[in-house]
Amino acid sequence: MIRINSFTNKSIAVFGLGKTGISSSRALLDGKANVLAWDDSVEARSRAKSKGLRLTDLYQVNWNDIDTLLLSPGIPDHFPIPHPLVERARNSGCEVICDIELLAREILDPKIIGITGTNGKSTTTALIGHIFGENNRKYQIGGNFGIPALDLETLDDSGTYILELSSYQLERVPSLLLDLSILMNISPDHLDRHNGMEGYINAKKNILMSLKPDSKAIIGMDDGFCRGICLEYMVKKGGDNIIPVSIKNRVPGGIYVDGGRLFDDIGSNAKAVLYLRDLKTLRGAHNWQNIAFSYAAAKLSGISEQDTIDAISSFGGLKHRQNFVRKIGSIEFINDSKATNIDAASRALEANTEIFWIAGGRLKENNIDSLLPFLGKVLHVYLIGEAADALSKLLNNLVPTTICENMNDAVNSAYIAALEKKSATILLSPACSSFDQYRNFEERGNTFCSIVNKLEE
Ligand code: UMA
Repeated sequence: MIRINSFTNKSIAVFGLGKTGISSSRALLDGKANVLAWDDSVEARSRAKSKGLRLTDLYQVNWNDIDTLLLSPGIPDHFPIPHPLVERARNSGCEVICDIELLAREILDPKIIGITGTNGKSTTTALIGHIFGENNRKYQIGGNFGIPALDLETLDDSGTYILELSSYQLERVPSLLLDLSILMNISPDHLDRHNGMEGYINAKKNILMSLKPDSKAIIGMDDGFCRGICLEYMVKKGGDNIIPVSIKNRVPGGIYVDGGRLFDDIGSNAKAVLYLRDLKTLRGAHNWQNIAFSYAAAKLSGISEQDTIDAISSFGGLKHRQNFVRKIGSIEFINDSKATNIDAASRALEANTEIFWIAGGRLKENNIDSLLPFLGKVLHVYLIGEAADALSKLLNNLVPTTICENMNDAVNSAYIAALEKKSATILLSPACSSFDQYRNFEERGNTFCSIVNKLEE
């Protein structure tokens, strides 16, 4: 845990007592802050109490006595509608921050790498961490990744915090100064929370606004949103500290993929450094993008080409992200429960063949354009959850669909159908959030795996 000293003997409201709130409260209490902790949910409050936190009803406090509100990332402060408590706090002139901001104010010497993007940021965060670890660097990985930033260990000045940053967090980090900013890709996500695409893009832009002067930004060139941000940044600050990354085109001075090979064109002449099709745990073009960003980050951190390649080759992959679960005969089962939006699911379809696809949950958007190029590989779709009807209508006439009662029904139906084929992939890649039926994508993925592991051969 990182002790927060900037609030010693001062009051700070902590609203939301999930992972972020609990971790922040502890770090603040360790630094002798007066923590006023609250959550709307009775269950969350009693969980917090059982962990030793003292609660203060934030609906009863005088906000004029409080200067800072540490707000959990999942609680809206502007859109779709601001939470009433946040409105009260703002009206009294209270600053609204998140745990990453506390870390930024506390940590001066160790380096901080910030990684954002709509898809792939967790794998890239983990892969960069793995490369650092394999090369005996002191590092910690966390943030939106699932390990709250203040739960990380304190590092000395030779260490590096590798932080996955969400659009929610990036809106509440006014003092964050990054030694390396990574903006991977942008496609529509969390639009209700950011009041549309422009708001979402603006939140993501903060990864560049938070860059230390003279530090580098690694930016993806494969979508128009990121290219637009890059151009805007170059107009303001010049292009010297930008490293472009692409898996679609050659990008001079950057890292790119061409013909299944990773090319390094930073500094000297472009050369192929890695044959990507050989990597078993990082399959598919989306993973090539993760590798390209991780390679660039390692290079800018002074890790040699060969040491980086060796570390990439020994990376085991992340659970719930196109993870191989089991093979029965010639049927492979893949758990990609982390694919919570259409774009993420399209990447899984791209990477697989002969697919019996399980999708559904809570739909975030209606535009299925990114799926269209890959639907020819889908033999049948099994739809679950709140979005089943809507997805069935969207996919109508494009691919055969069946609406299933639940995950168990979907897996079993897909399995029976797949048995008729010489080879098949049963892929859970929901394209939706999990919150209609599960606590989170991990629970959904674990449910899928446990059903698959019980199937009889
Ligand atoms: N709450 C209220 N009132 C409300 C709404 C929520 O009191 O009106 C309370 C809930 O009762 C709950 C707490 O707020 O107790 C939940 O806060 P939270 O949703 O911010 O969840 P945390 O457990 O703190 O997890 C957050 C991130 N969650 C979100 O951004 C939604 C986690 O990212 C992150 O791993 C964690 O902090 C540690 O940094 C998850 C996520 O889904 C993986 N992120 C989104 C994404 O990746 O797309 C952005």
